[in-house]
Amino acid sequence: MSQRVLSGDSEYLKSGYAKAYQSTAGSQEAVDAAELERLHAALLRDGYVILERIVPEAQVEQISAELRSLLPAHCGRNDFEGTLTQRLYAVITKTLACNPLVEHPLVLGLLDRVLAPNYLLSQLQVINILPGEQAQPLHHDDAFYPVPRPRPHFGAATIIAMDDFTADNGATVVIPASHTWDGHAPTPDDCARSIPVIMPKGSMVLFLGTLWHGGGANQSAAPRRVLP
Ligand SMILES: O=C(O)CCC(=O)C(=O)O
Repeated sequence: MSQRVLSGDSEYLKSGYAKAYQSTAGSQEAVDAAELERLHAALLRDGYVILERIVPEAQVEQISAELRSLLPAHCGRNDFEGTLTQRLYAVITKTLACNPLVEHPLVLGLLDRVLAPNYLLSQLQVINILPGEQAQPLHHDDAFYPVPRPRPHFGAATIIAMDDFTADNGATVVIPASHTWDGHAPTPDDCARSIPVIMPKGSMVLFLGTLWHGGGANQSAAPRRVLP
């Protein structure tokens, strides 16, 4: 008996059978195609791209006010979560305030180009790095898939600065182009090439799941909040 084989452009892969949560891709306001192409090329080249001030200041303030009351008083349980870092998980179940950020047209436009159709949001959290926190260990987000590198990314992440990211307040640190690496962990020379993502609040860094990165050390006197 001949066995039927699922083809790459099957309905299953294109639309998803469950249809419980329809993709919203394509229903957002149009974004400039040339701008999207420029950002996409930078993302593939560097493994990350910065979208400056994509959230208007008034919206940042409104979301910040909403999130402030939800942040837990306690800090993380280990040095990955950060023992001087507050994390609020499953934000999507606790407030609707951040939904417009998740479905931002530029973000979906880029994700549509780097992920398979019907990609899912796996998490939305707030990370508040308090003064005195040390740098988070560098990592790449899709490391839990035990598939040898170099390989394509299995996901992508966004980090939205709810406070200005400066050189010393815990701005996310990235190693440019490390998404193309084989399976080696960053050497001291690699670490020396890491850079903080300096950007004003309301900006976003979007990166591939294979890019080495981490939260920076907060040597300032003020907390650093993000929405990843
Ligand atoms: O807070 C940051 O800047 C990065 C956090 C991060 O990469 C993580 O917790 O996985």
